[in-house]
Amino acid sequence: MLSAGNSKNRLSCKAAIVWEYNKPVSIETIEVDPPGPFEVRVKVVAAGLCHSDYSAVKGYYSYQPLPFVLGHEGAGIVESVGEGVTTVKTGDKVFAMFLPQCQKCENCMTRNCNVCFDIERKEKQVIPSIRTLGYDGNFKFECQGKPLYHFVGSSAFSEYITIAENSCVKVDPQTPLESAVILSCGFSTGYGSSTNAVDIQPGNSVAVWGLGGVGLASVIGCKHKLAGQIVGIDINKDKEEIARKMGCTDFLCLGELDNPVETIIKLTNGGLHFALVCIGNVQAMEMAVLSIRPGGIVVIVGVAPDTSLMNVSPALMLAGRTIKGCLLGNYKIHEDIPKLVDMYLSGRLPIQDMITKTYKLEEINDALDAMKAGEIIRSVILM
Ligand code: COD
Ligand code: ZN
Repeated sequence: MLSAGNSKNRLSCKAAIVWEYNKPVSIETIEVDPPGPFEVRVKVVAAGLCHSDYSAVKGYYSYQPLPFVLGHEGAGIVESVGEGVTTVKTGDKVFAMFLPQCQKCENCMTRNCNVCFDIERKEKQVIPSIRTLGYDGNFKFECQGKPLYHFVGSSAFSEYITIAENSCVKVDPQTPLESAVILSCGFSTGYGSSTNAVDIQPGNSVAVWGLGGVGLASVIGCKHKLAGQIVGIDINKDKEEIARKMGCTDFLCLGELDNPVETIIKLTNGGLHFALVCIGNVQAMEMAVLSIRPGGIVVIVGVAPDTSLMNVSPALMLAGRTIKGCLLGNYKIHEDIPKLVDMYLSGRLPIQDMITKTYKLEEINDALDAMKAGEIIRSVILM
């Protein structure tokens, strides 16, 4: 039986709620439960807006029940901890991550894959490790007497959130959360796709489809790996300037090409070594498969709507081509995310250049519109 939780020690605060798909997000007062065993309540300081939030509002993720509190790229300060919590304490700076790491299951114990089985077994969903309830299986948020689901175990567009300890990562106390917050999803998702999920060698040719916050972070990773050719591909020709600034050696605007696959194959003298698809579009994924050379690798980063299928000839795989995917750049949150924060603190990641605009929580619908219009790389909601 799901309960709306413990009324003692609840906190009232503002949050962004999705009551119905395809409608404006609603800012309302909610009640946030105190943390139960192995849970943490976090005072959110900053929350980044990601394309996945837009997809969730549109109803593209069939595993996400209504109503829910939006947001999944969050940074804040621990307000209180539940029984059994050992890795964080009140006052710690933390990131709220959409992907947990239980550190006990087979995947958590190996380097191969970062998708934790803890949640996959509990909630049979298309994308594993996506939590829609508290760690104990109960609701943690309530509005007007109605319980609200989490969005991917985070729900960062709320002034307070109660989340699982295993998806809460402690970061350096010096971390400026207002900018570093994009390391809790978008930047790491992109940067890890090119630096951690695959082994790009100096001189290799790489293309990145979709030059949003995630794709541009992937481009930065390609540059750090000394890729020879970095081809940025987008449907928006205005992305060329930022693409080149971040490290693209070439830029292709899809609407301007009769045969993009042929163009890429010619440009790269026989096809790409790596194709990184940072948009949830099946045509882009199919194009990527056709654009790699024998031995080349396609990395799927974007999530296409649940019902979509890819149309790919298996014959292409016979010549050693690989299609793989990764969530959160294949990073293990507890080991790897603090290291990325350290890289940022030592000036090695240009996070600041990625944040185009900040908004208040009340302006969340404006932020979603600006993202859809391609006006921003990344926006951050400051609480
Ligand atoms: N081909 C090429 N470019 C395209 C296409 C297309 N068919 N359609 C849109 N674009 C471009 C847009 O013009 C824009 O420049 C860019 O793609 C998208 O940018 P944003 O800022 O809207 O998107 P991001 O970068 O925030 O998110 C991209 C994701 C792929 C991460 C997102 O779509 C997604 O699928 N997320 C789920 C996967 C995941 O790992 N989730 C957790 C992290 S979000
Ligand atoms: Zn995201």
